[in-house]
Amino acid sequence: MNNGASLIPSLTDDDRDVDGGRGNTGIGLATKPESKTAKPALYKVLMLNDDYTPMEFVVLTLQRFFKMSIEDATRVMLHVHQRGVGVCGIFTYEVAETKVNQVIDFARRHNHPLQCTMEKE
Ligand code: TYC
Repeated sequence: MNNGASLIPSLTDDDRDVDGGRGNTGIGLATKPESKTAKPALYKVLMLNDDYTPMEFVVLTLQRFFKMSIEDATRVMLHVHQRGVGVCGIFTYEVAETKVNQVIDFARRHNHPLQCTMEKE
């Protein structure tokens, strides 16, 4: 923008915050400020297809352990049935591990071969 003989002065290095507000030390801020709360690694919980587990059991499992509505659970179950694998949810490591174990245990107790696994996002 051309201010011409503007009364608005242009910014100089002295005016800009070149050093993250530490005063004009002449040392620019080379890295962005470190975030104090590091984001935890996330893991996808995956449901695997098989030929034997009843569709209704998979829907019930998704509702019970992943708090899905019957509509979402049916959609995910059909996706897994058709594609072989599908995402049930994304969680921190311990939550994902717990859900995988809950699903496998629930399926085993009902004599279904349903399998569940996790993978880093
Ligand atoms: N393929 C199974 C059947 O035809 C249904 C099924 C869907 C099983 C999803 C597992 O994760 C699964 N009865």
